[in-house]
Amino acid sequence: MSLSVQEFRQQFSDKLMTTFGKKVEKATPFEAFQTVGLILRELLNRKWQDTKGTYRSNSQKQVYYFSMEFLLGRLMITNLLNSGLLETCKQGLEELGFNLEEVLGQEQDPGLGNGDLGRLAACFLDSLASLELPGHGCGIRYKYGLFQQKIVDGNQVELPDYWLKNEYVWETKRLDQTVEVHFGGEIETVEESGRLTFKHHHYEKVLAVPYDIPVSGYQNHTVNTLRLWSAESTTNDFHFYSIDRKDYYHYLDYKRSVEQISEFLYPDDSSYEGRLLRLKQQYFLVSAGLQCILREFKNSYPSVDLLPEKIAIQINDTHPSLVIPELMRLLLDQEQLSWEKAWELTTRTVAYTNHTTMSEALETWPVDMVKTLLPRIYMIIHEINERFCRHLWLAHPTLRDEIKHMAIISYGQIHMAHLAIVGSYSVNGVAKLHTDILKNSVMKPFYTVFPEKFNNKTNGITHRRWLLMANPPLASLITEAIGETWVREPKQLITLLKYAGDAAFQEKIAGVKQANKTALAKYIQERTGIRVDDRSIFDVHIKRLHGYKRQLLNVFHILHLYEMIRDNPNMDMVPRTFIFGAKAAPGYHFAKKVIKLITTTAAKIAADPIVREKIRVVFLENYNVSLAEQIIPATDVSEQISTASKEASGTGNMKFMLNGAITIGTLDGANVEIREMVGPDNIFTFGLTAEDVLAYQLSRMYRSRDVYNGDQRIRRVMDQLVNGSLSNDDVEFKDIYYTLLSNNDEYFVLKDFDSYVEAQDLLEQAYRQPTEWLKKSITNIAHSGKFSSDRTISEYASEIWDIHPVTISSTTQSR
Ligand code: NBG
Repeated sequence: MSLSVQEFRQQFSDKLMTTFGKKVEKATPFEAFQTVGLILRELLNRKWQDTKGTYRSNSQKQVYYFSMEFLLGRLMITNLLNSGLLETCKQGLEELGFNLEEVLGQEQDPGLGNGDLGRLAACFLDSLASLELPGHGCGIRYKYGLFQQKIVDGNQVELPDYWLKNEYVWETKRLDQTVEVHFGGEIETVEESGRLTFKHHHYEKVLAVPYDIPVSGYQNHTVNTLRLWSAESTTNDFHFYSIDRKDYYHYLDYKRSVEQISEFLYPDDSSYEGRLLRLKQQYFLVSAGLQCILREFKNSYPSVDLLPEKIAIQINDTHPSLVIPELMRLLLDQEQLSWEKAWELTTRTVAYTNHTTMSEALETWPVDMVKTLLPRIYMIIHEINERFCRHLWLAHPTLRDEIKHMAIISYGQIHMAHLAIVGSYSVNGVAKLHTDILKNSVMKPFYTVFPEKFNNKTNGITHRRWLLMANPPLASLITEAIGETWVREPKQLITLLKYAGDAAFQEKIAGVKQANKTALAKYIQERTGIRVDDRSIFDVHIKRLHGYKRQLLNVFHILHLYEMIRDNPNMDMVPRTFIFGAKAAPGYHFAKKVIKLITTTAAKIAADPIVREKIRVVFLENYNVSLAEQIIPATDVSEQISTASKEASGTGNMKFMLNGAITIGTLDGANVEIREMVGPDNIFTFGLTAEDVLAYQLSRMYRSRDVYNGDQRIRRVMDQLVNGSLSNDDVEFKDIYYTLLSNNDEYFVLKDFDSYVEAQDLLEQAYRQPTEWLKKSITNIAHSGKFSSDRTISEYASEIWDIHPVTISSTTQSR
């Protein structure tokens, strides 16, 4: 699609007038944003129609990615770039008196996800569309996204994120596609002409209304769909005007209970509160999504037998694993298939991605809860479990002792990961190490029974958002050096290797990094009032706050440096700015204390005229996708220091590498593969290996107190937590202290401290050699092509989904 600047300006003024009744001179930046959004929507709508038409007519297989989270980030920039209109729009807006940056900044960043898992889903949608693959997202339109974080007196305070307060320009409500979802009630089993049928009575009826968001591909004609479901009440069953008005009040109660379902995203990615509501959300998503898929499917195909040939359903972690019993329900009760046939179709359609091995994050639901909320679904899960356990007993006699650990229902709980493995044809981990841990330890008996199901798909990120959009100067530099094919084929970045040692190129890379750092320093000053030295090392730790991600280890290193500088004010060191961004789950006390420790350390250093010359600590509040886009291009050092074996993959590590930062990290998740790619000289690894950690966990031989007693540096750091030097309130950090000593330091912070400090020393020495450092930086960029989600999605497409690119034929005049 091409549009001249002149045409753009004309469309802009017309649209502004018809939408807001305003002339250009009077428009606010927000109105300008909406107006550009509407122009783009029209262009996208045509392609969207074409895409749907082509998919319908060519009958190719499509994939649906079910996820409770999609962390999209802002979409205007993506849509501009994808439709090739970025420059036109920039110039047009300027001529009309607007600034592109300011207009783009008006967009809400929809926080419909917690962290990596939700962001991964968004990267996948981008890659699907950019690779012309027929694949769609299916999620929930939460009215409130992940909370907004404020730091008050050094503590995290959570505020609601009402991201829909302004109309969301990208969504379209599709009332005609509404479906009903039923909760509660009872099941009556009746025999009808020799077949058992199941009648559902007295259930609560919830309307699921879809809102569709177009997902455009990079400079192609594909526009796939992200369908987000919203829960609404129905008025049909109530007689508001009855004499005693009873129904009216019942209706109000009912309406509240229904609307709650899509009200909030759960702000926790490892354990869940408000469980009943969470379970309702999960069923709401899968039931609405599946009914809609099946309805469309039946309009196109003569028999549901073709389902696995035409549709793949990928479930993002176990959160949507009720897809399995729900698909069974639809095939059994609605389509009247036999159990065997329904099971065959289901297990050939559903594939499952596991994202964690941490036991507290492996979901279970109490039997009673599921029985009451989803009576028919419970019956089906029960039957799946019976059949599976019988199969184990008969076909795997050696595993008979394991059955109680493998059962889907045991000890009054339903184990969703077990259900997901048994009911799907593919089970994948998200990095090599993670998949190996699944196979050899956490899910070992399942691997013995279903070896063919297990496979690895190392995560990836869209290099278009994380380089092309987030860091345009670096992107141009790369294009200048190697041409622009890397944008479509990120593997081509490897050709940058020949410039790794090239002085002129290095100088340009250094210039871009420096300019990004200066910009970030300015941003930090505007946001926090803190002035940081933009010539210092920018050392960044941004991700959710969690014990296993070990922000605490980073703080301990900082407190250690603090002591060293106090001991020797003339200590020769490269000044460093430690930048943190992290949200803690509201109920996660320890994580919130770590935030308080970071902010307290920051304040203490800022108040110390000697120490602050060398180190600075900044905590940037409300970390989200847009903030990440600001920080990552300006980063020198990427902190990826989780306890080995705990971080399934990580994707932040990949974004930093792509932007030329050097990783300091443990041999965990995808760090292992990053190291494999760049070689040990271009990454700083340290600490226990996953094997060590697992061995310690089995042998219980780790004693954190011994480490504490044996290392004077650790004692000094730890003592600061409780001796009043950080806080007048001497209980403030006691919990951290005791977690490490009395509770034996579950995440091996003390154990890894020594090797972390050593790795940090080596890193600093390397930084002192600019030529060598820049070479490392360029080497990292060059190898980052492997971590593009285009590669990941191509693997899913060919190895799990069996879907193929479709060229969209244009039926409109948009080309
Ligand atoms: C997270 C892992 C990350 C991984 C993302 C995406 C959950 C349950 N898991 O390491 O902790 O990068 O999933 O795969 O959110």
